[in-house]
Amino acid sequence: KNKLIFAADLDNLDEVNNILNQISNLINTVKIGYPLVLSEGIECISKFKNLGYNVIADFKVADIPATNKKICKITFEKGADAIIVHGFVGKDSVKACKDIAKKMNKELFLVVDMSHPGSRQFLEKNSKEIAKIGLELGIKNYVLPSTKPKIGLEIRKILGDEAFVISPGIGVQGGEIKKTLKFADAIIVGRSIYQSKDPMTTTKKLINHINLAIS
Ligand code: BMP
Repeated sequence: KNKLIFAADLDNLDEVNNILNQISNLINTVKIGYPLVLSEGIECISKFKNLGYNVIADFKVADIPATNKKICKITFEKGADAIIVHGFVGKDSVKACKDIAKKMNKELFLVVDMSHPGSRQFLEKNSKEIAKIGLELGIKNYVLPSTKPKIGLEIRKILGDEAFVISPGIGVQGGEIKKTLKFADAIIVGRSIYQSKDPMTTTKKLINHINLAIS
């Protein structure tokens, strides 16, 4: 159940709730980000928490340490279980997030590389360094792109078996479940589910694929 994370990137809470109603017994973790929060407000987090979901706040935090700390603290106070942060800003910025997450008993996911073609320009070239920052800081959770299965495997080797890796890019962006689950513990899917004519059937199919891939 928790190998599939739903990315609720709609800008309308009613539409998200409509999808969630159809897939509520199939998923237990929702990733929300700027599209939903900037349209409907940060209270979305507590609304999903009240419905019983784990909430990952995908705010891709990438600022100076002092500001990062504030962003993480407020996000956790609003009820998020986890926050996604960028590593390219450097170790001190990541450490600020890690420290507050630890203090508040919350989770942090570090973005090591991304799934879009433009990530090759800067991020991909530094992904191993970013993974090392994560290891040095004792970070357990990471985001790796399903569109780059070869790099995914390489970075997973650096991170080790203890790491928990989530991976977006399945479906619309071209990533494949089977290849992704060779380096990732869970996949993130947005559009393939919420743009589907039948979100429930689509989600069931995704879960079948996941189960086949790990069996
Ligand atoms: P979709 O399944 O619609 O492609 O959505 C993927 C989700 O994962 C989006 O919320 C996107 O912002 C996020 N994401 C990504 O696609 N690639 C990354 O490298 C990192 C992400 O967080």
